[in-house]
Amino acid sequence: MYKDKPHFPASRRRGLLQRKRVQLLLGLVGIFILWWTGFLPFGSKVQYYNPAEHQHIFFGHNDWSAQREAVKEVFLTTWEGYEKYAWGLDEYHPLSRKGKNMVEGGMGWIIVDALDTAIMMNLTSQVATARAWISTSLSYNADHDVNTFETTIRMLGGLLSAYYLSTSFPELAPQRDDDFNQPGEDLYIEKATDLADRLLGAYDSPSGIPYSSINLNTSQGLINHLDGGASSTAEAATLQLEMKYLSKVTGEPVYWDRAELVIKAIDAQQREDGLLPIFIYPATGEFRGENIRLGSRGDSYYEYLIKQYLQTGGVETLYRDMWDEALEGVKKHLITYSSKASLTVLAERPSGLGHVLTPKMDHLVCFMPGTIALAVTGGETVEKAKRRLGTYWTKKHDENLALAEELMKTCWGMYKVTPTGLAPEIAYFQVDNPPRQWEGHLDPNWTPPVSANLSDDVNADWRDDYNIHDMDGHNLQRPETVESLFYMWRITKDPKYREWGWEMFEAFREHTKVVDEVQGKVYAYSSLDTVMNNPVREHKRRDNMESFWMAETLKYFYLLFSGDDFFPLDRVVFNTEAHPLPVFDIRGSKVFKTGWERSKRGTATSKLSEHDAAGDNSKDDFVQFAGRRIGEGVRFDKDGKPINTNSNSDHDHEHDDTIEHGHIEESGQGKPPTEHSVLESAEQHAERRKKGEDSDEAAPLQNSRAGRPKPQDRLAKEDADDAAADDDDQDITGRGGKSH
Ligand code: DMJ
Repeated sequence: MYKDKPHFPASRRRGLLQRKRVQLLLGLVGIFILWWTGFLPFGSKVQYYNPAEHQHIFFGHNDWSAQREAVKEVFLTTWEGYEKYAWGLDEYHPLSRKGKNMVEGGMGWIIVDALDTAIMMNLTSQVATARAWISTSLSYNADHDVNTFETTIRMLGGLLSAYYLSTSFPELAPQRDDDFNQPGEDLYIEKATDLADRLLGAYDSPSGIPYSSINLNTSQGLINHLDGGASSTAEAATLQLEMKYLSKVTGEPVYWDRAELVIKAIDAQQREDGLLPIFIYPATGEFRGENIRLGSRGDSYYEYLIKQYLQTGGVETLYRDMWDEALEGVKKHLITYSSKASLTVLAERPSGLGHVLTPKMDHLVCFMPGTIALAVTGGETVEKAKRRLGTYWTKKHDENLALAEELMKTCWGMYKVTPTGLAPEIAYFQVDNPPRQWEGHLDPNWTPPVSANLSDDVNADWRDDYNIHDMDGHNLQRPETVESLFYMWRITKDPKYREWGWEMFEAFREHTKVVDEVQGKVYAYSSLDTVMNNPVREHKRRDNMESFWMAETLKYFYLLFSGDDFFPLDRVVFNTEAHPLPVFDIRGSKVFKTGWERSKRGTATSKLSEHDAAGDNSKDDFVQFAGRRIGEGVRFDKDGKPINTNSNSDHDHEHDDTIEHGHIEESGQGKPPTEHSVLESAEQHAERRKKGEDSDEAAPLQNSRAGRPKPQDRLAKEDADDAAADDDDQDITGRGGKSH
């Protein structure tokens, strides 16, 4: 008898045993299924995004109108939910179906930010409701601090683009201004001018670098109560497109002048290879620390260099030079390659150039592929730009385009690598030791590594190159990757960018949706705590929807699936919050021209080499004036002298990633649900009051509005000044409407 297989005679007992075994087996299978689908607390960690679910027969078709409509539907659902539960309020908490104001009376945060998307989608009645709210309920009198940058890019940018669209594209969501009780055609520009007048106070610093906050009621700029009083570099240097366009429209150069001086002050620092540390002191215009990155606090400075050049019709070449210099700096110092798949990574140098490289990319960095491509062709298709440039199309154009394509793939991989198909806030990368770097500046024959396609295989090597930390797995429905896909599609015409975009859109629509349990209907879309669980369970959602979901993310999806003649990229520039502004020509203008020249190169030693020579990179972090440490509680008079030295060393650190400073959230740990702390918290406010920082004596600035005409007077004056402004009225979009 074959003994390895014990044989037992049949019996009733055995039948019972067999039934129990089957039950046990079924139970185990059930538990396994629950574990696999993540329904158990110790659920499977091996979850993969399933590409098979995202194959579509229309890939390969040219008609993307159904996808465009699908985006519009999601926008409408979002809008209607917000209208029902939180209309007029600055924050929207979709899970609790509530909203909240950031200042008394509100700032129109969501309405103003989303308005131009509604116009572009031709949502006439929604636009009418928003317009009525802006006309009757929006004012900027609240006696509270707001973030200078956020208020500029979202509110001023939103009002300006609403003005541009409503005057230049009257067929989009047409409004009847001449009806009795209607707000009138100047509504948006009046509000914009009122807001910008108040924002001007932020620029009243000794260096011209704006303070990070502003009290809109008093127009007093307020020094950052964190980060040693420094402003974020990106925040200080991402205000120009809006202020320059407002100058163009109103004929008042003051906005233009103040905003462009920021870039002059930055250029005067002569930083090595055009790469800037992420903090800058309004008191002196000097940088704080050496942390260099194109993610949070660094990003949009670079974006606005090239966009300023494009906005004024390619006349202001110094911005193009600064962009070119910075891009070469990026290649030389920040580009590295992942170990297995040679993915191109735009890394960070937290201790400065020449120091350790951190292979980390914030999702925010993903604006770069699109912006690089935009800089290569000026918004035209590659084909058209090549035709136009002829022999002036160089190897450098190809090199930069290839860099954009590779970075685009890395950003797409951030989505594709997770179980939900949505990107985390931050990804780290496996790189060699020492990391491979760009060598094009050393060897003209060197060619950068090219990565293979990101295969759908769940065991593919490229997946091992991504490393997502637990605390970085959240998703705020950010726009940067779809923004870049939009530019890449328009510029290269490679349909894969639309296909990736559709997969990404489906992932957003599926995983960020909020469903009314009773009606079984989707009524909102929210941020997520983690993209690493599929399905996303309720407690993994965040009770918040950022305003850029409607202002940017959905707008870029809509544009990605629209035709090329819908907001052509050589006719408009999108501000960093996706608000389109027209390109205008300043050639021949006496009023609008670059009011500064670049400082002579090579005369200043870079901070880095000074530090290196001294062999110490840490101590100088807080030095603005020789021998003086600047910390929390320090304020300055108009000559840059500190007038309150209540230092609180708690905040004397270079940077705390767990604190929400402004527009950026860097780590999921201990974060409030909203991203845009345009405001200091009640506790911070009370704390500052206790320290006497809110008293008049401590205020660093005078009301900068004094002595300037009110917006209404300005508009009246505009008529009178028409002749003077005439030579500046060449809106090269040529779409008619009110001349500006
Ligand atoms: C937006 O407010 C802007 O795009 C800004 O430049 C960066 N952060 C958010 C979106 O992520």
